[in-house]
Amino acid sequence: MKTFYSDAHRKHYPPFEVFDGGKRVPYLENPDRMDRILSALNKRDWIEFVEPLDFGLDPIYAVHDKNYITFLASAWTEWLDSDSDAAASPETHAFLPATFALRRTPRVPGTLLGKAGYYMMDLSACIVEATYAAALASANCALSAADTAFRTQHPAFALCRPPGHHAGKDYAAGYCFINNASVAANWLSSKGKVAVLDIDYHAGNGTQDIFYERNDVLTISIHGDPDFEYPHYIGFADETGAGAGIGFHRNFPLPAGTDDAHYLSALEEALTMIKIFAPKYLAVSAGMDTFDGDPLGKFKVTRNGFAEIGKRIAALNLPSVIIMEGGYANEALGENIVTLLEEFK
Ligand code: OKP
Ligand code: ZN
Repeated sequence: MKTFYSDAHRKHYPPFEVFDGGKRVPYLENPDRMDRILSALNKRDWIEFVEPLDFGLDPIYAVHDKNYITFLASAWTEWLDSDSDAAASPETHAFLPATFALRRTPRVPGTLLGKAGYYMMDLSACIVEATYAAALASANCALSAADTAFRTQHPAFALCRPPGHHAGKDYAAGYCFINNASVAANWLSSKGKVAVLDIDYHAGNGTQDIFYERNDVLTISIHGDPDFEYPHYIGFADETGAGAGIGFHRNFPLPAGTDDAHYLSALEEALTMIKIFAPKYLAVSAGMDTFDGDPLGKFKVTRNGFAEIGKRIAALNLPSVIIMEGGYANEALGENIVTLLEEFK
């Protein structure tokens, strides 16, 4: 299986994130995650590593607001220009706002910090020097995998870091800056209908936002109920699309403690929807944080569960792009994603 990976993620390693209660904690979405996955993949002879191609900015502007991407591109250097503490020791700093655009007023602020509060949803998508380059390389991994699925009609794996599914049309959130799965799905949508299945533990709010009014891309997310879980404001069962997109989005909010059996019954419903939609391509937002014991999750999916989840998705028999999202139980992460991928080979 072709696996698209770039080392450009490595230097995107903010010195902290701000967790619940304002606590500064080590950045959980860290390069060690990739190292664990790489070492598991390296043990499999059916994995072929490929450098991503550069698709340029057009496929990114096709799903994201251009001014948001421009903000991402220059935020770090503008921050260093305006903050002498950050300029004196950039490696101990990360760029985050301390204010947020209440109810998202339509006026985009003119200042850097104003823009940050407008274009960032929370305190976990920290920007450092290497963030923009890493986000672009990550999106290019997804696009390259989509291109492979299109040309070969076989599954391809995009080993994306940073992840993407929380990034909306014009905002960063939850470790995500560019919505890799959406960029890939939108690129594929010019070749035929696409279904996006998000199996990350957290609601794919960004993907939902991007395709909410479209009927040529079916988006489905299975996740911890936002009644108790991040991202808190989106991902509820009654959100099913708008305008032409009504009926083309579906959320499966599940309770804490969801085990393999309960997870698989929601997955069956999702797969039935996909079969009825009859897409030409499938994009899977593959987060492994549903795993029992994940530090950010409250589900109890097991390694055998991932095998069964993979088997059932692969049985759709669609040319598929599998896109890495979250998963923070680093010791188990490599074998977990390989267990899923194995079913597609
Ligand atoms: C990213 B992905 C926890 C604070 C929220 C952000 C979580 C982002 C998850 N109470 N931190 O979907 O794996
Ligand atoms: Zn997640």
